[in-house]
Amino acid sequence: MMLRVLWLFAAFDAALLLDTGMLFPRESSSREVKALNGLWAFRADRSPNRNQGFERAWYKSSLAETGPVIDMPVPASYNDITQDPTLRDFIGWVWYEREVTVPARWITDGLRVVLRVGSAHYYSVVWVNGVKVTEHEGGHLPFEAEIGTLLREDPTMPCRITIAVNNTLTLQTLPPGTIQYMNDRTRYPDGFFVQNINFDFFNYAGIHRPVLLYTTPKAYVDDITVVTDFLDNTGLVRYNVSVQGASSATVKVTLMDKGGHCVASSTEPSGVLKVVDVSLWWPYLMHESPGYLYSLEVRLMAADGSSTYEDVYALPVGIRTINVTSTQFLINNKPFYFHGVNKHEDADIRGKGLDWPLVVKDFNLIKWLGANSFRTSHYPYAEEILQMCDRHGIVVIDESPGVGIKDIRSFGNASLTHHLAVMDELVRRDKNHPSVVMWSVANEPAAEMNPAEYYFKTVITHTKALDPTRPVTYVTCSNYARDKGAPFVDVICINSYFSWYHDQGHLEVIPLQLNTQFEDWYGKYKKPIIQSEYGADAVAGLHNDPPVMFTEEYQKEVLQNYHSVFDQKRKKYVIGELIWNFADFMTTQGILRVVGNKKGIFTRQRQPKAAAFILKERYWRLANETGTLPLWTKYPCPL
Ligand code: GCB
Repeated sequence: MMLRVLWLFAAFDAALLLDTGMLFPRESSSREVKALNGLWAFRADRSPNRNQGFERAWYKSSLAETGPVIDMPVPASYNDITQDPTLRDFIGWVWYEREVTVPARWITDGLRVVLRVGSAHYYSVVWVNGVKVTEHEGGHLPFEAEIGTLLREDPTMPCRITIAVNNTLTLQTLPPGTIQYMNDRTRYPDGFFVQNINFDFFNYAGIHRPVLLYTTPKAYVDDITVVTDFLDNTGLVRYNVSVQGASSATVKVTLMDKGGHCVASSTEPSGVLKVVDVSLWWPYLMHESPGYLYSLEVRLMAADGSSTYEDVYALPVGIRTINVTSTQFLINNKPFYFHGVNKHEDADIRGKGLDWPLVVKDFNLIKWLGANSFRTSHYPYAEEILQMCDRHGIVVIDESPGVGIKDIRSFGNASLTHHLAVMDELVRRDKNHPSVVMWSVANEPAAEMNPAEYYFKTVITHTKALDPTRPVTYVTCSNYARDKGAPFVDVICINSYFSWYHDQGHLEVIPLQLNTQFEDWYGKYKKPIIQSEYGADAVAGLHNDPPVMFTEEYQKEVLQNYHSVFDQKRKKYVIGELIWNFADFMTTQGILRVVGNKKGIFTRQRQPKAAAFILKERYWRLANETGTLPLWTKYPCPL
């Protein structure tokens, strides 16, 4: 009953067919952006059914008028901001509110004012001045609403933005979860319930990414899709511009190089631009100038009666190709070996909130390590992070939030429909990033269950239809003989934890077991393989020689045992290795976790453990063998 109430407001129709674009808001001569980051008023709805906010319409007046509020930073998870354990572990609706002064010049007839939330976990409802403007299901992708029309109704009103966010996970959400009520009154108080999840990271919640207001003219560039190729020295940029708000418009597209010189242009809304003497987009450590980006400037001119509109949007474009053979992953027709990491959006205090110092520090660590890639385990990361990847040449496996699909009821129609919608949103958001080279539709689902076959066939086919230019994978840990999803993927991604979750303490079994794993999978599917996770927990500062579990020595030796096999197989069909994990991260409490998962090669505060130095030595050696180091680096120590 409680669950129904908790979820009542989340069971709205999800927009399945995406008929609008989701371009990242950028300033231009026709567009302004105003960030609403900072302190918002905040209240968790602690009423027994968590529904008082809706019953008493908290969105109708200022939040401070309907009860006590606290300061809450945006972007940030709310969980670790206070000393209150009940807020850390809160399940249900929380309410955010902020009043904004909108420049008077924005409230004119010819402009759209768009409110955009980078992400809020998990279900959100948004009001402006008490009027509902949008709602969104899903914790890791942006959503927006045009609010200019509403603001124009009474330009004297301030703009009060209220956002209610619910972190409840159900069998149909991505990731899935269940609410369990404890009805034994001798053991649990009245109304006691817990959220069960099947994934290994803390279910941080709140407004995790920037909230922005931005303007566009009434007629505007709604979406741009770019697909690139090259022939000898000529780059090819196939593009398509979609326009909203005008029945007829003229479009001019200009491709500019890094120096701002025009290298190609057209006056068609779609077509192919030819770039002579192309500078290709290359991954970090594969070329001396990685991450080369052109800028595609789209200029739209439209007329409507006596009004004319001009809109300008500039999209960064990297020209590169991706191809997969039965043994290789090719970027620009050259074999690419993934030597990288799995990450989490996770840090002290801010939880999953976007934090620039952390983002930049992580990129510096990735480059220090000699890593050329990461997987966005286990959900889409902030767009700002992907933009950094484009610029620095860090290759990305872009993963959906399909993690922990373990219950057979999560393979049903409602889940599948939602999974397809999430893939729509993910591809719509990330399709133009040159750094994104593969889609991962899920992590470690119960792939042995019968419905998994239809489920993954459908999700993978759908994703390929959305984007025929990139390979698709899902990440498996199950026994190859029982796996129902692998036949549909382009690249096999396998997670394994030999001498950790079994054969504890027996480091000597790793080479044999890993060799068997690779031979079995390749033998069966004849597809290239990425070791998408491997590793061991190490509590920083814990030592023992000979190694025992949880010490830095043990973590180091697990890695070295894996590496010996990678070195044999990477000459054949193994195309990558991604350590689990880049940094320690928070999880739910349990007997297998010591204040979180400690498989990081860096601590949660980004200090290296012994394993980081092993990996650094290895990655720079691999880069030296397989790539071209940037001029400023000198093996083995780049900095
Ligand atoms: C896995 C999961 C990852 C966990 C990791 C572990 O296979 O994909 O989410 O954190 O193992 O440390 O157990």
